[in-house]
Amino acid sequence: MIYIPENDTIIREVLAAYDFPATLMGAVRYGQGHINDTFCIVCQPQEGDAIRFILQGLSSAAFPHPEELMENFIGITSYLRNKVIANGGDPMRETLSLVNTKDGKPYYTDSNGKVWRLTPFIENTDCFQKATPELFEASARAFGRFQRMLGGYPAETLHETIVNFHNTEDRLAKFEAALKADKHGRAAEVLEEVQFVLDRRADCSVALDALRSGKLPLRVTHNDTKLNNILIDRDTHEGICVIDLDTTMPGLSINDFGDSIRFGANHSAEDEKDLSKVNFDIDLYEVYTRGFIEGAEGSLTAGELEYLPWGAKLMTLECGIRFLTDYLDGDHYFRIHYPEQNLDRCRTQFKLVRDMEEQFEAMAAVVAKYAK
Ligand code: ADP
Ligand code: GN1
Ligand code: MG
Repeated sequence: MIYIPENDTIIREVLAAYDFPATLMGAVRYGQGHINDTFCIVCQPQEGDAIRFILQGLSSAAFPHPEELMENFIGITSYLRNKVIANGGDPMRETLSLVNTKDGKPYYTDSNGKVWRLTPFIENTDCFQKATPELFEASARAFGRFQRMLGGYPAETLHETIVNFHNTEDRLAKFEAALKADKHGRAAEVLEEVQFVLDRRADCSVALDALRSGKLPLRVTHNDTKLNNILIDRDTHEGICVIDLDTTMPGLSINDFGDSIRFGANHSAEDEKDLSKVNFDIDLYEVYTRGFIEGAEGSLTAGELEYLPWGAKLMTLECGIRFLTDYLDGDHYFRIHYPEQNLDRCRTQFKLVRDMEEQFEAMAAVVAKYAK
């Protein structure tokens, strides 16, 4: 069996907890997520194609109660499974599913206490880091549909896997605490970014005020609607399966809309150093808006439609604040591949926020065009 050297002992321990349907060939690090440890596991039967699985070790920095997270995962995927079957779809492709351990458990806890889960690899799909208009619209329909499909889910049974996840006021407070502590002496080099946040303190309350006043309803939402959290069918080019369900919990629909816009409505990487290449693309915003409203099939309220542009701006601002906070804290949360990556990520987000501020009226006009 071929292994990548990192984590070799632990990966062997985890794999030994499972029965595989064919000879294990290897485990390689997979995907571009910032949070979990994701590996692709390859098994080769004597005849025919390899059988692949995705093995994920849950980040303990992000998820303090992994067993609660797995309870959510099982509840949500079982619920979606029934919905997909009722719609005549294929539950093995249209939602994630778990492979049990040899002793019948839905996940494995390793000797260091880290929780691992194994899911069948959903084949004949692609996962994209950058959008074309067609696939961005397909992802919008799929995320809108995901939210609608979970409309009847008993929200009170879901654990809050990360408390205050999209509480932008709390994100601001955590940023201010990290700035004050300045544990790594980095504050002096980010004065411009710090000022950018301080100038937008009032904005951090806009969506929460709307929730508190009843203008926005609490729903079951995904909360991490990046383009690379959706698998696109290679034949139909439709968003076939929404993945990365770790933060699916009660939240705001405008945040699901907004997080997709943050990541996808531009043509640059999240950590692009050359900010002249980082531009908010209102045409991509428009196709996503159209797809999301279509996928939601009339389930969005007038208040939600009104606040969609705010969702885009706030998710982008909040994400920039989170990257900056992690940079000040010493990069414990988001996986980095070079020292200043979180700062680069923060800067792209703030550039996009500026662009959105300049085009805010146009963004509202786009929503009005598709809202009925
Ligand atoms: P993270 O929380 O770290 O982002 P994800 O659950 O999003 O972890 O998984 C990381 C990547 O692994 C995804 O972007 C996707 O490319 C791939 N992936 C995850 N689950 C599957 C699956 N069941 N089938 C195919 N690819 C998958
Ligand atoms: C993380 O897990 P991943 O890479 O899909 C993060 C999101 C951020 C995103 C920024 C659980 O998403 O909230 O928006 O990075 N997920 C968690 O790219 O914190
Ligand atoms: Mg992901």
